[in-house]
Amino acid sequence: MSDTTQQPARTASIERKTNETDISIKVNLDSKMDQQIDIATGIGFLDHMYHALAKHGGWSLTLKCTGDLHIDDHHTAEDTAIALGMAFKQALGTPKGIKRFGHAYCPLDEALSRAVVDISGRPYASIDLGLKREKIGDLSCEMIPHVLFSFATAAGITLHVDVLKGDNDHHRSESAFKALAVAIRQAVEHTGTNDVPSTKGTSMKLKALKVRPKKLLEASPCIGEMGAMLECWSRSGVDDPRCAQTAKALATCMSKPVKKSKATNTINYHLARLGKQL
Ligand SMILES: [Mn+2]
Repeated sequence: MSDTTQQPARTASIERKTNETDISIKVNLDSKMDQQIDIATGIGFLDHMYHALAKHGGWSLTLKCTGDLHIDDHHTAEDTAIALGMAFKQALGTPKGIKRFGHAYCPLDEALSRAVVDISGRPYASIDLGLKREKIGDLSCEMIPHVLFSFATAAGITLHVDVLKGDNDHHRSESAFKALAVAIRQAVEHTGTNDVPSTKGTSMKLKALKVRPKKLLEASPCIGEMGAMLECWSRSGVDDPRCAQTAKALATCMSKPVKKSKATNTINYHLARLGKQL
């Protein structure tokens, strides 16, 4: 179903310079076969985390930062995450024809993390890593959830990352970044359509077909149910041809000057067919 061969690679370059950090990023979200990863933030463990994100996300990533590490790691960690989020957002462009939702569990020995993402344009982050050490290498543990938060905010995505198990903070953190990588990889995967996977998209589609969910509901609860199913499929982000078929069937039923009972019969027929397929 997914066909990436005809899609151009999604790439971006970002330069971000402030009094605190000077960052350059090049990212290619579609270099699964030929990944080139070159990361130098000046903080070894942060490099290690970004490397895991790029590697398991299927990205090529060049990320260079010269930051005020003579002060501490804060600005470098935060600003690289913001810049990476910006680069990700820019590379993705209008999120058309992607799965939108992604989730993954990744273990690293005893540690286990779960990441759930929604390429939603709604920046939100709920991060619980449960790290106990003050630092891992030269990266403060308090900065690790902040990196994920900053990335999600700049990328405009909804992100939930939880470390579910693990004794070793290096393992806990690394498994979290790996889970995030795999979840994002899934969410940005092409569906082979050009749809924006949102109910807004469905509403527009229904509108184009002159089908109004409220009118449907008035016509028959059964027809209303079908409208609700359309919304459900769309919300699930699943690329489902039944969505378009159903919308068309509805439009046909509604546009024909037929008796309500006849329209309902047709809808019932379609519902029964769909019910078998579900
Ligand atoms: Mn490691």
